[in-house]
Amino acid sequence: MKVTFVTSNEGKYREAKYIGERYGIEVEWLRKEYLEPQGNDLKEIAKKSAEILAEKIKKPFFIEDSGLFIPALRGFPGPYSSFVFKTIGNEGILKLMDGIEDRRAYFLAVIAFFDGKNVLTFEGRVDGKIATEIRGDKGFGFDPIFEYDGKTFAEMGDKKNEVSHRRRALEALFSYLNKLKI
Ligand code: ITT
Repeated sequence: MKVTFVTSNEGKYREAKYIGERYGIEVEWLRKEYLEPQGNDLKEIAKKSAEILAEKIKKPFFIEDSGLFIPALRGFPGPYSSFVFKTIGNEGILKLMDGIEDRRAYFLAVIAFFDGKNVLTFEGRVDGKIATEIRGDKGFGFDPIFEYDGKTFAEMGDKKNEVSHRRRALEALFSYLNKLKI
């Protein structure tokens, strides 16, 4: 089975393709930047974005909205992760966390899948913490500062794809798609 992933982020696409192979699903990349409605809720943003895109893309596809949430910063950058990464980046987050003891953080991913008629959502979360320095050169985005089990995602390589928020959300989508096939 083939399914189209609409995203402008190559890192996201590469991971989805890799994970899809484990589920016998071919992920096709539609490289496209789309306007995301503003909001505080990833699920709402993902759902609305997919509904808007569905007016143009007539075939089934999915998008994924993800973000890094830091409780000590009251959930920042959360739904603004993309903008925050492009502006202050990993160095900026480390500066904001300077002197803060509670370094807990989590990534959330919400997938919105348009099946040709309706939009369905699937979610994944992974808990970790903000490292004290940038470590590792694999992955993308906040990977070099997100620590899971003693290693940053950027130090884990493909192992990240076994535990990540994206893996969990995609697992839910791909299991759903595989069940439909029967
Ligand atoms: P699309 O909307 O086109 O898919 P984007 O990069 O703008 O691409 P988001 O709006 O979902 O994606 O923003 C999520 C940001 O959070 C993204 O830019 C990354 O910097 C970060 N992020 C999400 N998942 C991540 C991961 O697995 N590892 C590191 N950073 C991640």
